Amino acid sequence: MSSEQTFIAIKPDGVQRGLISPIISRFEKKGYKLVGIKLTNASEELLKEHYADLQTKPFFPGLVKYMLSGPVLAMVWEGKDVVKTGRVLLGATNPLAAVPGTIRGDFAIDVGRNVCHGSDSVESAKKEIGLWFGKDEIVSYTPTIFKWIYE
Ligand code: D4T
Repeated sequence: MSSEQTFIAIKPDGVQRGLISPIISRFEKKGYKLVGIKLTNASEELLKEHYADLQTKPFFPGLVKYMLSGPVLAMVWEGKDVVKTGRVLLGATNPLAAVPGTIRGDFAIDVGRNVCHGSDSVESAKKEIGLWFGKDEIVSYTPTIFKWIYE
């Protein structure tokens, strides 16, 4: 069993479009463990920090505006190789390039409305989890089904 964690967020379009349950369902069905979840209106300050690496990009102001346009479902998922595999479940950043069967491949069209976010490395996952969650908001437990998921 691995304690690797990733930050997954359902963006305002995903929340508004009623995609919370299908997105959560894919992570649950895969076998990953939900250890943190909250519906939150992110502050501009938090979003600018979250997307700090992209601040020089031309789409940055629009990205922040979009992320401020409604609540975000922030989550922490845990399990073996969850950072990399979480990105596979989400699909390519540009939904038109995302293969069917992935979340963005099935549910989105425009890159600026790509319904979800997933950390791109273990290091950025740690940073993002620390930004979006307090330590007391992450729970620790062992699902009883784990012996049927991990060998
Ligand atoms: P997120 O962070 O949403 O999981 O996206 P990625 O990690 O897959 O991709 P990213 O950091 O390059 O982009 C972050 C965010 O910016 C939006 N975006 C991106 C955009 O609006 N226009 C663009 O041209 C690009 C490249 C979408 C995701």
